[in-house]
Amino acid sequence: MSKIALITGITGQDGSYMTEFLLEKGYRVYGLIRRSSHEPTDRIQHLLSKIEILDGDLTDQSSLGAAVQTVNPDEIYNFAAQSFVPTSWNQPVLTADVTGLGVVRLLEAIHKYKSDAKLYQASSSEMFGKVKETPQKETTPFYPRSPYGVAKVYAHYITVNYRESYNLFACSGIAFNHESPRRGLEFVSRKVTHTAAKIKLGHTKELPLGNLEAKRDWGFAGDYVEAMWLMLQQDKPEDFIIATGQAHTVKELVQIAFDEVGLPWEKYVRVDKKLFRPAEVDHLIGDAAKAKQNLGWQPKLSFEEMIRLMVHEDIKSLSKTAAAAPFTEFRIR
Ligand code: NAP
Ligand code: F7E
Repeated sequence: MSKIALITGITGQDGSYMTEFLLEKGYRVYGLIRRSSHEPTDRIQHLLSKIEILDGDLTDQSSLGAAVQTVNPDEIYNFAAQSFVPTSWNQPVLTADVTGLGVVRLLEAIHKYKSDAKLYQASSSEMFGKVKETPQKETTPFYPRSPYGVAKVYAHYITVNYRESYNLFACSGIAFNHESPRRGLEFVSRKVTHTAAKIKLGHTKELPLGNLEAKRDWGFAGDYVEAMWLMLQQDKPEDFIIATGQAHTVKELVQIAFDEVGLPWEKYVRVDKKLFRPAEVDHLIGDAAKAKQNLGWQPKLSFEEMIRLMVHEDIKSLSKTAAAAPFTEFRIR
């Protein structure tokens, strides 16, 4: 019999890769989508005929209860969140509600209606913030630097607490930044690859950026969903770091993207102080030794290969539209 998975945040980057991964493995996949005035399914358009969609929202307890009851899932992947760090300073209460409290609502629904379902909670390296140890491991203390990071720490500990209180099979993957051609345009990797592609095609002349010295451990989303799935196939629920173990600056990211389009980056990049954050996370690098040893997991695509692939895909999709819509950096913080 096919296993059944419920994915929240199925319209997002990770939701789309996880859906493909689980369909490949023969799962029946259900996705929770919140109500929108427009069609939010561009990332899963090619999968819609193979999955079932439910209406629900992480801020609404009754819709989560109904989803868990209706689907009766073996596994639940909770990707839904307000996930953009700068927005969390503009909308701190919404971020706490969705990214933080949304998780306890989901745990309550699982505890009540399907207590043997396995839960993957999307924890984040942003919880380490102003880091206490380098590289960061499962045991490194948290020091979040944004309302988003604080909400994820709550989500992380409430997941641990429900596991310990009610014996739920609930795990957190503490995932470091992961990107892909499906990454939202506001995140720095995609902003850079998409704008470099637009400059190459003559659609724009400039790339405004914030802190070029920030360092991140960037991996490929398509590789990371495998580690998330493996966590739920273990005998006991545990938390794992998911990372590559290599960090790069935003400047290095820019250099690779502009090298791919054959243009000098210094001519196009403009540092804009408005894009700096009220509190920055300077340097994140993860130690995924536990995932490598216990899950047998390894990231496959390198940082450089991924950035070049993203530029390539952006050029391909932009070339299809005669005049690309201008991308405006409207999210100041
Ligand atoms: P994403 O592309 O921003 O996707 C977020 C998803 O959450 C979207 O499907 C969005 O729906 C949904 N959502 C937002 N608010 C919701 C609500 N109130 N109720 C129900 N659904 C809601 O994020 P991602 O990059 O795939 O990341 C997946 C998860 O991993 C997130 O929890 C993120 O915080 C976490 N994470 C990401 C990274 C990373 O580097 N990507 C690293 C660590 C942790 P709409 O399409 O309607 O907006
Ligand atoms: O920023 C710097 C910025 O927005 C990365 C989310 O998926 O990963 C992501 O959070 C770095 C920061 O990702 C711009 O200051 C410079 O230091 O791509 P980002 P993030 O904030 O690290 C974690 C793990 C998550 O959990 C989150 O959900 O790049 N940076 N200039 C810029 N960043 C943006 N967005 N735009 C710029 O113009």
